[in-house]
Amino acid sequence: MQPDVWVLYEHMYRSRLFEEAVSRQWKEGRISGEMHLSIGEEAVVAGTVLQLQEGDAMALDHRGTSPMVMRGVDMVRLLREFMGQADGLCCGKGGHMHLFSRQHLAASSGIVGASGPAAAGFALAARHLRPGTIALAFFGEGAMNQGMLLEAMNLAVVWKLPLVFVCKDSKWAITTVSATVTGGKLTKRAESFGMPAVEIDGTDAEAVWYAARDAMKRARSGRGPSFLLAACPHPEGHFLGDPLLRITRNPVKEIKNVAGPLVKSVTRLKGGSVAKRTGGLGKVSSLIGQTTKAQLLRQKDPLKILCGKLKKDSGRLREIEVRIENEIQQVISSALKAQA
Ligand SMILES: Cc1ncc(C[n+]2csc(CCOP(=O)(O)OP(=O)(O)O)c2C)c(N)n1
Repeated sequence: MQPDVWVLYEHMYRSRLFEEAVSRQWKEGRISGEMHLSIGEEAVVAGTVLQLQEGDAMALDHRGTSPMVMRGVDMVRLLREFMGQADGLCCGKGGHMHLFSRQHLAASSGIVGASGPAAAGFALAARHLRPGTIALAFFGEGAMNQGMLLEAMNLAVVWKLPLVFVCKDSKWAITTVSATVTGGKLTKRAESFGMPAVEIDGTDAEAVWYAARDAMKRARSGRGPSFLLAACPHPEGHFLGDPLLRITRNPVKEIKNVAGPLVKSVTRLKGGSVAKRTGGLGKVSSLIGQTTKAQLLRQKDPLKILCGKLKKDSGRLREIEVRIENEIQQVISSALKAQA
């Protein structure tokens, strides 16, 4: 079996446009609180979720929008949920981090690492209630240091659960560079539990698709879980309005806002030793430097990469894009109309 690149692109484009529209709604104040987008993760999501079958389940992290959209969850109800409205997917009680769809056997959680146990539960239920079906677990590399995820991996192997663990490696967990808090290689860590682990380029939808195909085949045939490690960027930082990103994008304007409090933190009489406080300042400037570097390196856009491969049939490409653009416009106007 081979992936249909046009289908992959269509779903990735829809997800991207929907999240860009969500971003605009957030900036205009119609969505409150934090907003974590899955922009940058589309190839990982498309390569895995689009191979799910009827009765398969997925346990998601705080970036659940793209998997929900690609699994076919109604986008108007999703956006209404983000807006905290009673006609949202979860009656406006969950927000973008706590999404649930019984029909799609899909659940997300803002508790880092929680998708591991949830997916193990889905997979155990699959074995008993829906033989031949599987579960997917999505999480970031930061979650790989959470005990509950590692415990779930252990049991999944021991019980040979039909499960695929998908680790989306952005190299950052909020303001922590993951390499500074993570020992060893994550694929080796997963292998040490006794499951196969594959490292793939998470911006290459086809590469993800092939790796996921093999992992899902293994799970469906009762041979147990697998681990996929897929590097992918978060061009919008940890969440919308990410302060580190704001500084790197607009240093002159933003430094003005933070310089005062930073200088005050070093010069005030009370507090820790001056050495400790200047050390803290050094840490902040180092983080700004690393964010700038990461931004410069994060030029790989999964959507652009796939689009580049499809450009030879520009007519077909444009037809898909125009159709999706109209669809998203409809979604946004329906969601806002319900607001009025
Ligand atoms: C158990 C738990 N600890 C801490 C947090 C706060 N928190 C939210 S997102 C996040 C970083 C997660 O990093 P990663 O798993 O790599 O996912 P990413 O945000 O990079 O996609 C943290 C620490 C949380 N939500 N849950």
